[in-house]
Amino acid sequence: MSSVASASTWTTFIKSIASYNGDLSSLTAPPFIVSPVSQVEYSQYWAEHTDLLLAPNFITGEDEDEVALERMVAVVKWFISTLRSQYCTRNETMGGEKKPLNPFLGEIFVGKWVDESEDKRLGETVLVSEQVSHHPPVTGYAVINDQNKTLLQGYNKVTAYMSSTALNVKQFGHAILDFQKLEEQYLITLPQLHIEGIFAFSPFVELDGKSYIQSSTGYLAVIEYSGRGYFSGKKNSFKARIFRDKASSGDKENAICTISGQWSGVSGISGGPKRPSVKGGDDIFFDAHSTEPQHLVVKPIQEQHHLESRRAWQSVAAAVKEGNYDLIVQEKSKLENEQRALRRAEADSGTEWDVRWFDIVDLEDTADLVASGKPQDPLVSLAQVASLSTKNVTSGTAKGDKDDLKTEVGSKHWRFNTEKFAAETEVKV
Ligand code: CLR
Repeated sequence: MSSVASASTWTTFIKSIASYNGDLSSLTAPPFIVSPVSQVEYSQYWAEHTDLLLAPNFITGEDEDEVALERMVAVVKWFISTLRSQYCTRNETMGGEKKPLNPFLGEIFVGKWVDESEDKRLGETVLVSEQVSHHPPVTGYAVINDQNKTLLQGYNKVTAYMSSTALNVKQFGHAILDFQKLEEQYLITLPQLHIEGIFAFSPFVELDGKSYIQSSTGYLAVIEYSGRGYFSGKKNSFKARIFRDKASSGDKENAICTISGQWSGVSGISGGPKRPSVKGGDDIFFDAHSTEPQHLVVKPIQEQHHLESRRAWQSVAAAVKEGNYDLIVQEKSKLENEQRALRRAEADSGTEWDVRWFDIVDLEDTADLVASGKPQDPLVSLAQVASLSTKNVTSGTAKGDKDDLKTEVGSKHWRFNTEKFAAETEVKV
């Protein structure tokens, strides 16, 4: 495509986002920013460092409080390690941020990470991702490690609006990391982000605002994000402070340790755990470039179920890779028409699509919670200690915030159903 032609489609695209608020999936993007990958695949970015995800399981010691702090530091390290995967992958593999394919209802993506450790203490880690809603788009996911009885689960939804300089994206949902052997849980809220560089034809993600990690041991991590020219003048900057509890987090001086640097590069730690083995030598906390992500192993397309993402999108993805715009449109409409026909048939027969591995749970409804077998949903207890909203609002919203006080917003959240997954017979990981 000539640069004049691409500039004009790009301008049309920017105008279409400028005049729009809300559901990103309805945007028609010019072909050169369409990715051949469905957003249902993005759940894999949570576990491209399985060793770090599972690390807290191997932290033991005499001093309970010290161990709890060391584990919190380990969870923060894992969380920071996910950010390069989550927010830089498209730039690193496709030359810029892209618009993912909009998953259809019931689309699934599964795979596994093999244990690459010498002592085989990690075991196999499985990823399960499912599009649980199409309007608005919501993705549920679970990362399961049976050998270490560790389960990460969560769901994600985004809304966006265009400002004069960037596309601002809010994330809804949260993740819950459950170390069942340790009986320790962590509530993880999702950072807000914006897409910069749109007017320069080279979109990329920058994180902003704050996110939180609340441990059931009381420790709270507050992570602040900033871009070029804020704390350090560098892109992808963050500062994470770990506090003994929510009460002490009111004063930054109370931080037990502070981790700062670039989430896509190097960060350092000051203060914190005494054991050097836990802290890491030379005060380097994490180096995203010296620890390459471990990629998920996905079955070949011929062996996949018809609802599996890469199989379902196969011809669209081929058209995207070819850069054939007409073919992209044609192949996409085929899939969308099939979906419309399915929805019509459901409406006619008065049935609804059966979500495969997830349930929607109303945290305001105790009967619903008891029925789901989880009268104490971790969000309720951990959001309570962290003083965060349990409503379906922007991730990390404080309790008592104006959004939290909106009565029309419910407290319905998606939860992974282990039994449903155990009973799965058609889809093989
Ligand atoms: C999805 C959930 C993942 C983290 C994540 C990373 C990048 C985000 C993506 C989420 C949602 C969709 C997103 C994307 C970056 C760009 C893309 C906001 C939150 C939008 C739809 C693309 C707009 C088009 C631009 C290229 C201008 O865990």
